[in-house]
Amino acid sequence: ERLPDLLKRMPKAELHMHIEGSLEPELMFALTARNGLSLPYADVAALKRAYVFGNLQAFLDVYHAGTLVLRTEQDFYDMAWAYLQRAAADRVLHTEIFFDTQTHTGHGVSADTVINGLHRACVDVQQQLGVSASLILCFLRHLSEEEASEALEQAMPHLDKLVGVGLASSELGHPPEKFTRVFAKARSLGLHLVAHAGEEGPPAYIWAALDALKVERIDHGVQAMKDPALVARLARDKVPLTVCPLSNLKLRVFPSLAQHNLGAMLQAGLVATVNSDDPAYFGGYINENFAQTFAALGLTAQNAFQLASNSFEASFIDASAKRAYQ
Ligand code: ES4
Ligand code: ZN
Repeated sequence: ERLPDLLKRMPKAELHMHIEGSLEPELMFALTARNGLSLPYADVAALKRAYVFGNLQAFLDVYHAGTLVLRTEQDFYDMAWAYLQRAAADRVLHTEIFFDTQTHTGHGVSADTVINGLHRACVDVQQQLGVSASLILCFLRHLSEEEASEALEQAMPHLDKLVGVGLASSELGHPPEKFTRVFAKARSLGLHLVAHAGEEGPPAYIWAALDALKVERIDHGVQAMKDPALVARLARDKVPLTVCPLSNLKLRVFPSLAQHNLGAMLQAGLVATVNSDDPAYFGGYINENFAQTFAALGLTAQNAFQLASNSFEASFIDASAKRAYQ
């Protein structure tokens, strides 16, 4: 079998995808009209021309503008449903979806509206397509820990709809330690813990995510390769890293995919996975990330099996279901 076909048809889990980053321009325009709003772009083509980013912050500004069209529970359902259909087509059997409430409560949409809409799509996709989907609430690190705690409070009535908490948004200048208490609180509630670290930020932020926040996975983590002691720690403890190659390319973390360090991470024995991050903005869903990265780095079928196996191993599905996937 050809490697590109193997990559497409192999069962996989996706562990790093922000649902607001799956909002395609076409749906963004449809929701704009449905909600009687307007967008500062004439059409889909004009919007897509704005999708050129110099760094993470430049992306986050455009991404935030896109979230303004999300107003009703049905909007969140429709956005999640569209992503889940795409994921199923890419042979994603299980997905752990990042979302945040602070973006939306910041412009007058309640946490209940967000969570109920996303959760209903997760329930429906399990019933209709057999895909399992769970939700991870991300705190926005450019805001205060107190605001993160408020977001966790507002999510308390929905704890049964969440599998964990994460940490997203502007990394530089916002080290993980800032959120030590709210992560401890989430842990005491039985939630799993993850954090973005080492996307643009230094290895010290990855150490802090592990030691201060006590996270179980690192999102991105590509900067870890600059610190041999950290690589040894991540390998020893089998800490999964949710790598997003096309995101790293589009946000200029690496100048080209050929210079991405995913191959080196696998070589170093790290539990790396491949994910799409913000597929509507970064040029592709998970299979596109696999296809382009494998072509650029000359990765092998053995690497493909390792990455697929890692994705289930690193997931928060329970141990018995995990064995069934392996
Ligand atoms: C994000 Cl690529 C990235 N990094 C941090 N936070 C984010 N939120 C959405 N995409
Ligand atoms: Zn991300």
